[in-house]
Amino acid sequence: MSRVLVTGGAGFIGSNFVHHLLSTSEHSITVLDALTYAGNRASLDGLPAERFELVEGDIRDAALVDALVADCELVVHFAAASHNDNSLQAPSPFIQTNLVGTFTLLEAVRRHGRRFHHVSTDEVYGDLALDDPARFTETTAYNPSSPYSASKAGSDLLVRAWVRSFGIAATLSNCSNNYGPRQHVEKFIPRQITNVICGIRPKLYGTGENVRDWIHVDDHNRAVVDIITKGRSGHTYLIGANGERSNKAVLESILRLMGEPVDAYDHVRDRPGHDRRYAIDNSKLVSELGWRPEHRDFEQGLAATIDWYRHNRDWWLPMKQATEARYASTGQ
Ligand code: NAD
Ligand code: TDX
Repeated sequence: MSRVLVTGGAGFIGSNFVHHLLSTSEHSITVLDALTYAGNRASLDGLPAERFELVEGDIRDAALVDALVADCELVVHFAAASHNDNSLQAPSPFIQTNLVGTFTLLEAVRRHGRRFHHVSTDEVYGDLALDDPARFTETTAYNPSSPYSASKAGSDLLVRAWVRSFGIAATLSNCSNNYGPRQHVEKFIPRQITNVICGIRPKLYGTGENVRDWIHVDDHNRAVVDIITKGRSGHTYLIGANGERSNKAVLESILRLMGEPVDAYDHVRDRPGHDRRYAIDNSKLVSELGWRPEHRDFEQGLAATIDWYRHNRDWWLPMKQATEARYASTGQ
């Protein structure tokens, strides 16, 4: 069976993708990951050694990327600098990895004629008003707000240009907010769960009215597999599971599920330029590829995620202190 190159496979979504693909197919996988603060070797524990290898390296390393792309049939590109708050403090890694890194991969894909799938975000479309019935579709105009989302928007446009100008075989997906196991504790849901476990009061930015459209990471990854196997080259597919919730509502659910009073949190400084609402219209993915989410009960998925963090302290505790120190320096 063929070899798949997964960039960013030691991160949150990429590692869940690697576990999923190895357990549901005969493919072999090479992960290329720089193991930045966001990458974790432990997320790839327990995989079959004869079908899996981890290469520690940077997607901007053209020689390394060329050799790895030559050796695979398909590249699934998850690697990115991924956290909005960090992009507001230090944008450089976002430009380097998300733009230069994606460019480096595209050039290797072009040279070797390989199939490419680009994993991106709904944040490239900017935000929606809280009371707007509209949702993002594949034809919504790009309007990113943060250095992170602008760099992802730029990377999407590079992929589209390489399809149009050089004829590479590539698909793109733009997904809404993911939750589930192995997500870094800098992100909203794991931050609050691990705060409660550590006896730190959870932190809500601003009023907490901002809305995110939550999807379980396994549903995202099943959609990526559908797009790789059945999607049309050159096409973009939006991935979302109709999971709109305000941050305040999500935090109250976490507190309730963890047996805490639902108002046991602090309001902290808002994120500059904070996008108000994301919402995905998934009609194309559903009607064209027959995808359906399996995790339809958010509270159940959240309870399972809380359990995962309760039972995997060794995985997240080493990064918790540094993460909270970073937040403390910005008053968040
Ligand atoms: P993550 O931060 O958990 O993981 C990113 C991985 O990329 C890490 O393992 C890191 O070590 C690696 N990496 C970073 N820079 C690298 C470089 N220069 N070379 C090689 N590896 C490098 O991110 P995530 O949440 O798993 O997101 C994965 C992808 O999905 C990203 O492209 C992101 O934009 C996209 N996405 C994320 C979400 C979400 O809710 N988390 C939603 C939609 C789309
Ligand atoms: O402590 C917090 N308190 C809080 O209120 C944190 C960390 C976040 N928030 C808010 C900000 C957002 O409105 O919660 C919401 C979610 O925040 P993040 O987890 O930082 O996610 P977001 O900025 O929405 O982006 C995420 O989804 C889209 C991922 O990090 C991106 O990689 C992805 O592209």
